[in-house]
Amino acid sequence: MISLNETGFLPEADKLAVSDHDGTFRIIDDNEKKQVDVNISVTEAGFDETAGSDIYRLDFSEVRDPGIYHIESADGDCSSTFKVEPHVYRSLKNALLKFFYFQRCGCALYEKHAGPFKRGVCHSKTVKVPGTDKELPIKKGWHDAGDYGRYSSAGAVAVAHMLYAFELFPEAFNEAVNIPESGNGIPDVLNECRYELDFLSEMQDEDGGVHHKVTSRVFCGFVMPEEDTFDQELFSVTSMSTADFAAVMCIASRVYEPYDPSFARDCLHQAYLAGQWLMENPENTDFRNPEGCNTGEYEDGSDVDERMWAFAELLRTDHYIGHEHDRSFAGADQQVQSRQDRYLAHLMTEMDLYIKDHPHSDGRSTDDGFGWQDVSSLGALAVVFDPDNYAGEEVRGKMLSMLCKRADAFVAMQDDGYPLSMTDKDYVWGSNMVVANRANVLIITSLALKKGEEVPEKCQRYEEAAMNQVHYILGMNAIRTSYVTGFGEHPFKNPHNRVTASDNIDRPFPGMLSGGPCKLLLDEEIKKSADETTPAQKCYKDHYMSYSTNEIAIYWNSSLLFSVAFFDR
Ligand code: G3I
Ligand code: 9MR
Ligand code: ZN
Repeated sequence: MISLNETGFLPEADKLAVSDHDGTFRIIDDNEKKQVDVNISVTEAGFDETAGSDIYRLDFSEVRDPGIYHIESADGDCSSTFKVEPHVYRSLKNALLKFFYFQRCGCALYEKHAGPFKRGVCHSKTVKVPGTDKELPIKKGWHDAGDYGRYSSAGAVAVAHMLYAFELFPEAFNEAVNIPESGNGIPDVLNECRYELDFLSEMQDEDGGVHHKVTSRVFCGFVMPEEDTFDQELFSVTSMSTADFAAVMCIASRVYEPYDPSFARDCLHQAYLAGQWLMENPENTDFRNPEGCNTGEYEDGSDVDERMWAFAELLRTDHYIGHEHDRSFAGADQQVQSRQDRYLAHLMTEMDLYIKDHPHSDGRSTDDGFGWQDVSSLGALAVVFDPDNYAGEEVRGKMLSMLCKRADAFVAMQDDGYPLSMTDKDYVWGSNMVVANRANVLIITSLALKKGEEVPEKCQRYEEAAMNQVHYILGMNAIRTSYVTGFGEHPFKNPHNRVTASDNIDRPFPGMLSGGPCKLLLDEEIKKSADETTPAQKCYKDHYMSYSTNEIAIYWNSSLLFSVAFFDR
């Protein structure tokens, strides 16, 4: 089998495919119907236990002319076709963003924007506050995944991925994606994220604390969202959600400032309140489902990384905007300095704790620091890309060194077998997010070093390694599957998504990223076709009931969007 990125390659980029057998290979131009006169170099890369086969890497970087091609081996094996094109990832990028529109809760999706995937208004009743007789209107936000819950940390992390991508490479977000707000003068990535930010705002109490989630008590059946009649409940406040909220509201206040200054100011005010709450509530209020509740838990044994991120963002943003706006909410001018000193002190405490608890923060664990459970790389990003470096050289140095250690470890993982930064134990629930998160850590580390005096070859290696991660997701894997609906010759088709399973349309909407292979075999469907001896990359089933291998989720899509937008910029 020859597997490769079925969406294609940028003309000037390195081009890799993977074969499970040796041989001689040639490139066929599918338009000209003839062999292309270029050299394919074949490197033996050893046995890869995650794939359960020998690996040969085919380098065909010499193919640079735009066109449609495939690879053939002398013994008759054929790859999928692929394109070489300057904007080969553009429609993929836009579909990954458009996905969030399809996850919108509390509004109708009209044909104009949703085509055949139009649907009615869902979850518009008020939300019950357990233990009281209160009911709150908690509107908007995205359905988390294949279920209809709305979870604050999951949403905050997804928005952060997108806003950071926009902040770091805004040129990647020029196209409109046909959502109701398109054409209002604001980039669609910000229009879409606003829909979630408005929801997150409603999750905050007056004292600054942020509730963990709004869901029904138990998961509803496989019905369309507008047919889900279960009551929605508001669950308790957690330090994790409050910290994630503080961080994302800071980013939002910077990013929306040129478009909507009064919204930006509200975001900063809410971030400030969340920061106050965090300082007054130093304990980790880890979430556990109450008796009888089975919806998503998003439990987290440590909130150190979340607090680190929150204080990094508060410190950076308080300075950034504080000088230009009415700061009456935050106290008089003379209080500003002492507030910022406190943010810095908290940032340093949490950072040192994090580093002490993670002596091997180098990617040999699943700690990429870019996901819902560990946000340490997002904290590092906040510090390292602060143009004013308010955290100071010492903190910046430690944060950059953490990113570099991770990036170096991810590069080293690509030395043999698959050119992929994944080890056997990394195939957890949502492994495709691990793949994409590692790409993103490589990308931000490269960008951070490019700003300094550091050698550019190193950055190039990081970016190539990041690209290989994207190749894997788009088809260069042991089961030759493209993990994004609608893209490539072999896209997965049956996500664990209540909408897709009940909309009576014979295909899924495009742009959904599957969770991907999960060695832990956590649902009945995957257990029917895999066991402990199955190689990790093959612990996957394109079946709508395999939620541990084939669900979709907002922070998986946003993570892939980050790297795809980077390569399309
Ligand atoms: O972090 C540990 C790591 O230290 C350990 O070595 C490794 C090996 O077991 O596991 C890691 O924990 C995993 C954790 O995700 C973090 O990656 C757990 O095994 C794994 O079971 C857990 O899966 C989570 C799943 O919910 C079950 O809790 C997924 O990340 C998370 O994306 C998923 O989220 C669900 C929501 O609850 C409900 N909505 C759908 C959504 C997507 O499936
Ligand atoms: O659909 C649910 C999915 O979103 C979750 O990630 C998953 C794990 O929490 O659970 C799914 O719901 C299943 C439930 O946990 C057990 N009964 C079957 C449900 C799928 O229909
Ligand atoms: Zn809804």
